[in-house]
Amino acid sequence: MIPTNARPKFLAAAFAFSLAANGGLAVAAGSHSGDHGAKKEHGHSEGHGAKKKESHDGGHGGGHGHAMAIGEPGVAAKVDRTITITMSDNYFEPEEIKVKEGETIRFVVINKGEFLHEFNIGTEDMHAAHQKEMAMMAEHGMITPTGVDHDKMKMDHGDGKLMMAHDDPNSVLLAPGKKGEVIWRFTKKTDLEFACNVPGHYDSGMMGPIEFKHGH
Ligand SMILES: [Cu+2]
Repeated sequence: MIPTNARPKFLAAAFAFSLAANGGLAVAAGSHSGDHGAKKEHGHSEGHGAKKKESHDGGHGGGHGHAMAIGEPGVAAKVDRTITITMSDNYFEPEEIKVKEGETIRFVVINKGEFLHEFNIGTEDMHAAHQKEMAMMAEHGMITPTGVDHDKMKMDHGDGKLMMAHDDPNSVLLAPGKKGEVIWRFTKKTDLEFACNVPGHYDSGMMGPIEFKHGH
């Protein structure tokens, strides 16, 4: 016999995983609620988790619902400043970023390392969720330590939305030697981090705070 309280936990966890597989940042971040659901030891936990996540996603399908809480995609014509971010194995330079409320920043991101790296703006929870997605992408061979397998990315490992996760305006994923940019408007003071969610990199310190400063 399966212990009565073990089964819903397992189902909820499995469900959260499959949703993370199918969705972008919004759904993945929503898996936080799934975790709470999993801790509730009654038979409906997986059902509640599922409903929460569906309404959370709101049909955006991309992560834009969450993006609003952390700021919004910036408009090139309204860039206030450019900050150059260098990515190495496995750290960012600079180690922290300071912004002001309302500022639009153009981040020019250069991967000077020998491994694949990501520059991603989000909350700690969003990064944790995205790390799970990227771990799964690594399992499927869509990403390797040194790059992106574009053929595998196109294969049906979900419904194609995994690719979308890396078209999100708050992040850029760069192979060694590549350069990219993110234009982001920081609408209000929030606890934000910039991070690389390639498996193992965040935990080895490839992240830093985004601090909001006052003044002019
Ligand atoms: Cu990295």
